Amino acid sequence: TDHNISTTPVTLLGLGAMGTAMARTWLAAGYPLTVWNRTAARAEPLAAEGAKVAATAAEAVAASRLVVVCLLDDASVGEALADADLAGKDVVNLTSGSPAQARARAEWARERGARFLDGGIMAIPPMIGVPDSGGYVFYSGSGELFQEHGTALTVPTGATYVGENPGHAALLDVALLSAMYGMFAGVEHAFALVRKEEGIAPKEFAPLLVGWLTAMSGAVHGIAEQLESGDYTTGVASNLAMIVAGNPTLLATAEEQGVSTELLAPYLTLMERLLAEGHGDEGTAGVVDLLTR
Ligand code: FVH
Repeated sequence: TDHNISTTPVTLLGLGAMGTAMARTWLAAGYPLTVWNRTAARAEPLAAEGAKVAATAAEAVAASRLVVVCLLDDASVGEALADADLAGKDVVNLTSGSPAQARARAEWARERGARFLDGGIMAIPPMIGVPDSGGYVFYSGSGELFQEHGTALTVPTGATYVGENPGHAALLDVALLSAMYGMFAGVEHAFALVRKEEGIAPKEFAPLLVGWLTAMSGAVHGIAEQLESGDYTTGVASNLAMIVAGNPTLLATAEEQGVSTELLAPYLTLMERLLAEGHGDEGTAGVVDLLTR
């Protein structure tokens, strides 16, 4: 870990919404911070707050051993760092990308003489620098880099190191985001069902939805246990035969309420396929097999 936080210089490339929020936390904690942004005007407020502004990305990289990159996408990382000398640098890439992009970027950094850590940010800008926000970053790649710069890296938000494979942070990030989108899809379908109904206002409905989703979240552990044991009947309280028998009610209710089933129908179809393949006494974990076949 850093021996003296006030003397660990940090370079940050990218002053979008996320980069700017992170930059402010390092400045507030007393870290010497060098910043660079393609559109120079975005660096002006930070200069007034104490950041050193580099004219080019290469100049910013030269200023610190620890180089944090938070740009739009993987292509912008390659573009921004094309002329930078990365030899001896510790590059931490917080730019969203796929696992394969993270692994390729790790190799790219290694060939240029840098240690590399990829990060998947599980936070939105208002959560940065707020200790109880629940935000954190998954890190994977060089464990030595993480150990050495752990103190600096946990200034903006919490950190969870998930191993040497540089693709794992991105994979976990995308897996959690995908689960979130599935949840939002269900939530939005539910709001659509009640939307036109007299006497069920969205704000009255919201706490019911939150309570139900919270109660059902325990199912995640049950599915994990079934996937590990291979026995998809373990602890099943509601089997697939019963669940699928309810599908026509879900579809009829959507039709009665004038709601499109385009979010819900694909999941119901997968459960019906599973039932047709003879898994009526199991829960829904077999959907994972259908998706990965
Ligand atoms: N904001 C969020 O809620 C999410 C939360 C989870 C993590 N994401 C990822 O974080 C990366 C940065 O996101 P951001 O919110 O800072 O994004 P923007 O505000 O759109 O800023 C983008 C910055 O990237 C620069 N940039 C774009 N293309 C290039 C390029 N070819 N060369 C150099 N820089 C480039 C852009 O510069 P400029 O437009 O100001 O000149 C901004 O600094 C991102 O991967 C999210 O997925 C955020």
